[in-house]
Amino acid sequence: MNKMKKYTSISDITSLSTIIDEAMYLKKNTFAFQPLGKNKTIAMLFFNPSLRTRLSTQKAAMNLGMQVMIMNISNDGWVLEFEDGAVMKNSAAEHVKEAAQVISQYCDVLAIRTFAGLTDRKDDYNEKVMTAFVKYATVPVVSLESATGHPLQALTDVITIKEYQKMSKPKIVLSWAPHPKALPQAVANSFVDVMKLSEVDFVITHPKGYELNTEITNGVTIEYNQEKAFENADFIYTKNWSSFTDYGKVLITDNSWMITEKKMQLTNNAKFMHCLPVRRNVVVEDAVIDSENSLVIEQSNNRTFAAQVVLKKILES
Ligand code: AN0
Ligand code: CP
Repeated sequence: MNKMKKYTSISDITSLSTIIDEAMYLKKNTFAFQPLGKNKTIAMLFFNPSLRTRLSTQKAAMNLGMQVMIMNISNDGWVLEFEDGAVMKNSAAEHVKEAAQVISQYCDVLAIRTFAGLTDRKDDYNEKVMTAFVKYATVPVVSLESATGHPLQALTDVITIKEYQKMSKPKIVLSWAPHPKALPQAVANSFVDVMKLSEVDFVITHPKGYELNTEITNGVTIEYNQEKAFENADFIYTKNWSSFTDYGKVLITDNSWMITEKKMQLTNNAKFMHCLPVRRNVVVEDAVIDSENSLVIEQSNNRTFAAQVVLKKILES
């Protein structure tokens, strides 16, 4: 059996096709593994807000018979220090070194949400917070979105594509769309990771200046003309991200890259996907998100089974 010792990246999956099939099985047989989680506890720490990740992961754990502890750590916990050797005279009251070991004694799986700061690219791409928890925790760590990745979302997305794809090699377009606030690259990065492992015709489209980390997009087709990219697409996966090169900056705010009904007409009757939360009529027109081709609600349903298959693999390891 494929072991899973942590889940902080798509690269922690040994066989993507097997895990997708297993998630589909869990969707039909939701309570089949209840005994697996008996007397096991997951602790979920949130440094940032969440709706879907929090509730779907809690539900996944409950479906497996686990106990769940949730803490909004940035509001309710002590401010944490992450620097080795720090002289802790400032706001941080506790070092991650103790915190991670302490929490590990209370749980069997430790799940963490920690967004990119979007000011220091090195800190973010070194995954300062997640790496420290992985280093000091003595139980398996699961990412609920970290600075540079959202692997539970990306697993959800390939499960959803598998469910809805009509042909063996669909054309999938990851399209940047506008947003008033600076957002992380995490969702896009993990989506690229998972597309690279899939039998798909994959294209990324974004304005100049929004190139993702080339270590991640290496080998992937980039098309700067959004309308051209949309031609013959079977799935339009939309996400905003802030600039990687001009790190954390919002370079464009006009609506020229918004996903509209008119642009969707260029596609092969494509399905519309977005991880949510989404700003209506900024990222996507009402007419698209409310159309029959919109998969956003189905995607959020699949969050449960993506989390459940990951927790199952970890409990079995
Ligand atoms: C976050 C992001 O873009 O990473 C979370 C998405 C799941 N989005 C917002 O903060 C709006
Ligand atoms: N898609 C997603 O992760 O949503 P939340 O931020 O609400 O958890």
